[in-house]
Amino acid sequence: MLSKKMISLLSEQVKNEFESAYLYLIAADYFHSEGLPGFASWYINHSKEEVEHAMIFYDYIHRNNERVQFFNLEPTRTIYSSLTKPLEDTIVHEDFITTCINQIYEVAAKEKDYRTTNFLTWFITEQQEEEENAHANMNKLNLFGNNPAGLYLLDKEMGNRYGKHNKGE
Ligand code: OFO
Repeated sequence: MLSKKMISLLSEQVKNEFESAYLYLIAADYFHSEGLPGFASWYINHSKEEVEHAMIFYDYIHRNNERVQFFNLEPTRTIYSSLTKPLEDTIVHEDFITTCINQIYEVAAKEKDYRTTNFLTWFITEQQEEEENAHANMNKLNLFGNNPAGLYLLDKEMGNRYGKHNKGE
């Protein structure tokens, strides 16, 4: 059984994950326009992964015989003009998502809702990975992005990563 507060928090996370998907689609669109299909592909796959995250929360609410509350999406409508900005935004956004997951976990623990704390464990691990990937991408772009050959190779690497693992690593 989920408390009213928990249903609301989990539903809000459905919204947050869809906003993540939208933000990463904006990044993919920008990288496509810059002629960097590898970065674009990484962001498209990341966007799809965020929709999967949203649906995991959706399913969890329904498996507990409750209904999802729907909120208005507030997606960022950034117009990018530099290669580093989408990657910086990704770091900031993943930090935000980590904070959201931690806050839901705290409420679940306070309510002794151990089913939900257990459910959230996967997301806590996932956020570690999401943050690591976001920082690794930024570091690599800073190291190699100013050199055309380096950027070309990095774009190729970005294009292959999801292809192999479908996990962005
Ligand atoms: Fe859903 O992990 Fe990123 O936002």
